Amino acid sequence: MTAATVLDAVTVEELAGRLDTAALTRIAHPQLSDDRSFSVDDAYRIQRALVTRRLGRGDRLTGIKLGFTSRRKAAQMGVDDVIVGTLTSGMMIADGTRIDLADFVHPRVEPEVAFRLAPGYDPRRGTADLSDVIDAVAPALEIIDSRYRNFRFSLPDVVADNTSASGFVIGRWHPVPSGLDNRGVLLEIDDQLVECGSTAEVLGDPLRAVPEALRMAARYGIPLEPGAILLAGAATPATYLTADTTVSATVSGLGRVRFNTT
Ligand code: OOG
Repeated sequence: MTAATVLDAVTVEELAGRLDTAALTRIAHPQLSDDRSFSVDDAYRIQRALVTRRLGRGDRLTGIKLGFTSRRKAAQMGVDDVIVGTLTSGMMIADGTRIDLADFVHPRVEPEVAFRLAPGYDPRRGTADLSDVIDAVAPALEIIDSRYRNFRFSLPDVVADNTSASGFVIGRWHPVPSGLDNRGVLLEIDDQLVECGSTAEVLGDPLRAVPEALRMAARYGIPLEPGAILLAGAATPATYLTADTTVSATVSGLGRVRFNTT
């Protein structure tokens, strides 16, 4: 429930610092809500302070991600609200490259679709015509890595922790086709099927994630420019990563995206 008191700015900074340290040291932190209750709005203030620290180390804003757009995913994590997180350049992993699991606390991966904001994107124009808003779609993999022990958190906790955002891989961009609402999605590890689903898992149609993401970004003051990436949310439950594997996501008609783990 929403806390009665609003966190003061010093506390917001202090809590962001704790999550930042957990990410940098790869040592999981107890849930912030163990010590105090705080509102979702305060959680977004902590998220912003956390992202500001990353930007101060040279990262650039590259886009946003939605979380809990899948009912199965929300049930897996025991929450039921859509959330928004911030993507920065340091989280980008080139398609087909290798990640070192030692850079994470306890990473999981999920298959997604990504959209790209069109060159003429203007937030004042609204989202009635999505062809003004996005110019491309791609298969994607998101690495989520909660900074909380045992990957357990309340809704304000996960929002404060930048919605577990820690890495993302974008496949080849395509013009946005019709019929995106029921494309098969495979998550494979070493060519073995781990999860499969449909893009319908994402709000019934991943295109619905676009206005939703823009609304959330405007509400919580996350700036977006043409070319920014929107990750629509997981199309299947997440799976833990292990070393020395090849992880891939395939979205029907959009192709495959992959990375290797060490
Ligand atoms: C929170 C992030 C959820 C999604 O696509 O639903 C998310 C988490 O599960 O750690 O990214």
